[in-house]
Amino acid sequence: MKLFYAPGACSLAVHIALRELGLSFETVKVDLATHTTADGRDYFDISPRGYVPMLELDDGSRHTEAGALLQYLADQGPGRALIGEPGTARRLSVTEWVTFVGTELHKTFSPWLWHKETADSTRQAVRDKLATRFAELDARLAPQDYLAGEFSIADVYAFTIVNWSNFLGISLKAWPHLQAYLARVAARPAVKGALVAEGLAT
Ligand SMILES: N[C@@H](CCC(=O)N[C@@H](CS)C(=O)NCC(=O)O)C(=O)O
Repeated sequence: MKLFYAPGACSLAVHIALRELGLSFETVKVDLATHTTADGRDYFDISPRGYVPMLELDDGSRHTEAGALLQYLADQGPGRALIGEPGTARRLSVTEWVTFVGTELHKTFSPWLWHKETADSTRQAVRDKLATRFAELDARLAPQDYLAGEFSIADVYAFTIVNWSNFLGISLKAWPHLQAYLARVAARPAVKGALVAEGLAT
């Protein structure tokens, strides 16, 4: 498999999942400012939307959407430990939180807080919305270590997106359980490995 990624972008979640699952893969770095790959190709020729993550399977087919890619990969892990068997409460809980991260967190942060041209009033509205979602996560994580009970792909995705707060100067002090959760996930060897490989940690 080949993962097209940009350092620290939402593609980090897929990168972490590949490592958590011990799957064999290679990476292609994409510069999202110029939409060119590290080997000089126009990324729009590879991915018409110009988005990462994109996963190229061994049969040459190319696939997008972080939430779908995470579920595809987790289905290949032993005992489907990171997602649960189809039709179980565990599976519902994991996919529920993956969808929550994708629709309520990922697409609230992005593109608004990453684009310099976003108006201050919009920026504030986005931060206010995120604050309510962070409060919900904080309450969820007060009695338990992970979003869906045991560690899952929902945590990989949530870590990747909530961690953007640190790059964007959004303080998480008001949500200590969420802060502790980020540190807990960051301490996992697969997460550390992905951060180092993407040049985000040493
Ligand atoms: N719906 C896509 C969105 C992916 C996405 O927003 N990717 C961002 C990085 S986190 C991107 O590649 N942006 C490049 C651009 O806007 O040109 C998904 O969930 O995977």
